[in-house]
Amino acid sequence: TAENGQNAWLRYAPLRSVNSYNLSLASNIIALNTSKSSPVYTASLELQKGIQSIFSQAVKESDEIHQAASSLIVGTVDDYSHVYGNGNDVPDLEEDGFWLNTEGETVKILGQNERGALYGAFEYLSMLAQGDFSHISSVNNPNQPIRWVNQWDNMDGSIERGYGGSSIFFNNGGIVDDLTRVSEYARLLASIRVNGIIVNNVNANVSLLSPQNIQGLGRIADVFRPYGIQVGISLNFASPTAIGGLTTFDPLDSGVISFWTNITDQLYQRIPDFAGYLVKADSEGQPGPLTYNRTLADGANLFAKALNPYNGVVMFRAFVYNQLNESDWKADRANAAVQFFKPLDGKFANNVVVQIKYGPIDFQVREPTSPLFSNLYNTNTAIELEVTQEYLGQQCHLVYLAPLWKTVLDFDLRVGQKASKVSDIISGERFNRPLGGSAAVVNVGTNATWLGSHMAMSNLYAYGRLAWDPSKDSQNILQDWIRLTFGLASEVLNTITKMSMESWPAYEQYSGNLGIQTLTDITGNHYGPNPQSQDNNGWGQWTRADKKTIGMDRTVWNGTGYSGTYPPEIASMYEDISTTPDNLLLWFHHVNYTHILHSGDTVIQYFYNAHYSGAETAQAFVKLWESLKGKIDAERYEQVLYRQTYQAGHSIVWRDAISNFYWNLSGIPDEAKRVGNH
Ligand code: GCW
Repeated sequence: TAENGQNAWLRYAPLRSVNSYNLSLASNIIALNTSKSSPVYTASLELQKGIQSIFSQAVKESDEIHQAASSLIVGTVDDYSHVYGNGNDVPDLEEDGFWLNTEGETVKILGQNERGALYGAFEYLSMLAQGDFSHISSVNNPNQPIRWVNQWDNMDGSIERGYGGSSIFFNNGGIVDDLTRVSEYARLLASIRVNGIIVNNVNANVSLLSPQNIQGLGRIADVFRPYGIQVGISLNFASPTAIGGLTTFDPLDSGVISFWTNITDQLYQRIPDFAGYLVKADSEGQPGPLTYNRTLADGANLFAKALNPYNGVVMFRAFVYNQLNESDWKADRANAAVQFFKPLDGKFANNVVVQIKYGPIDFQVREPTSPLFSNLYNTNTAIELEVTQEYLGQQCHLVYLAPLWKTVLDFDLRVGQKASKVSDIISGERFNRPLGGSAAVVNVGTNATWLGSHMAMSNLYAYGRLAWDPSKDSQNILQDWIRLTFGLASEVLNTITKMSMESWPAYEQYSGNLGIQTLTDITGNHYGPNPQSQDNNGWGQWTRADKKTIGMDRTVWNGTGYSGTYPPEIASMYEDISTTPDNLLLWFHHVNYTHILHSGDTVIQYFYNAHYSGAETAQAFVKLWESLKGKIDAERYEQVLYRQTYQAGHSIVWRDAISNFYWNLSGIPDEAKRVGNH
């Protein structure tokens, strides 16, 4: 039924052979806060619902706080100490952290704050649903304070780069009346420990700030609050002129300052725990401070000041670049973020976080880690990821993204010749920053599967898990998701693991290998092969492919200088073709098609081989999936089969389009005689 899609990994499917585990479940729940908007209360409802569903056993809510034996206690550490007087046996926790103790007869789920308690409840249920009844005492703290999602929803109900139906938040310029889906989304997000959401598109519509829509946002925030999730919005920088009756949106103008102070006050009046703003300024046609010769920091600080009295945060996007001319060999969009932001390091207010896409261009199938992470030491930073598969098959292709994200999160930038993993930079640890974290563009919609495909939900699940703990292994995360989503059978686990773990490498092979980027149509919908669209335009996602050569020369000695924007150890690795990894060769170097890779193949032969093997892998997914017939409910089985069959065919379209394009361009035959006429 549609509920399988809707509940995603929170299905709490019945465990059949539960008696054999000789499990003694708690018979009642003691919730230390029972007010309806409290995440602790949500936790107690979720525990009742989950245990009922997994074990067909009722657990009743109890206020007999002193009959704690055979109970489940859920609440904050403070409330626990207050009620039971023995908070001393609870380990120290950080903000949002929790302690889960299942060692004794009483199960204790205690959060540092209320949302932490809810996270603990979800963790306990996740264990039970996976058949894990071990007795543990486990302390869980987040790696980073900001764990947000972004939705690119428009006020008319459409979603930019959304592939799962229309908006669950907006229609016809206002907020939808029925927010049931929103609370279901909140539940999923809380279970993966997401603590904030930006509900509207970064290309923001000014009408969201009307008094009526602010009331509507208040209703949305009321729905998220019991799940411990704070709501924020994207802003249009030109709002003061568009709706404020002013003649300027100069960030230093006193009228503009009071306009934003006033808007901010109105928001906090309705939403006291409002999260803050996300701002895309001076990018892709969006207005910004540069219009008035003010800096991007002036722009960010304008909002920071208005939010500061309320502890709100400004997420200011680093995705700022200009159109460029390809005839200039040194022009490089990949340099833009460092050029714009490095000179501003230290100029941003303390409640500003610069939100940086994982790579310097735009969510490509492979990019080097954005060098901006290694150029800001006195600025809070966050990484921006995309769960929505914009360039990566738009949910019609299975692409499990955690391994891609890990290439960036685990990347050691060697700032000052010291260990400087991206995950330690965004957490605030490396440069001792008070704030930082992660944001993912998710773009769920009204589709019963949320994202448009059941399999794509592994990416949302993995995002939350990695934002909490980036050191987690992609495959372990995936397997939790599989068990929770599709059940515990080992064939199911093994098959979906294999498909998912092979999916990103396969997509890279047939869509754009060796660091050439996703060779999709870049001017339009970013879907399907279109290698010729990369060049001869101002977008700067160039391949510089001609009859003999291909790739962007980003070296310092002969190219755009991009490699020099990394710290010395990394810069010298990329500067030198012999130490550049094959998978980024064409990102950093302009070479002949006959250039020999470390792997021993020529560039062109690698292209041919990779496109064939990637497409072959995608075709094998169909057979693999078919082996699960009868082991997964028919509805989801058929829906996934449909998508995999499509992907198998479309991977051949990709393979042939790209292979033929470079064969036509270079005239170099495929050694295996698959490409072209023979
Ligand atoms: O990649 C581009 C997308 C735009 C998006 C922009 C951004 C919201 O194609 O649709 O705009 O990135 O991240 O701002």
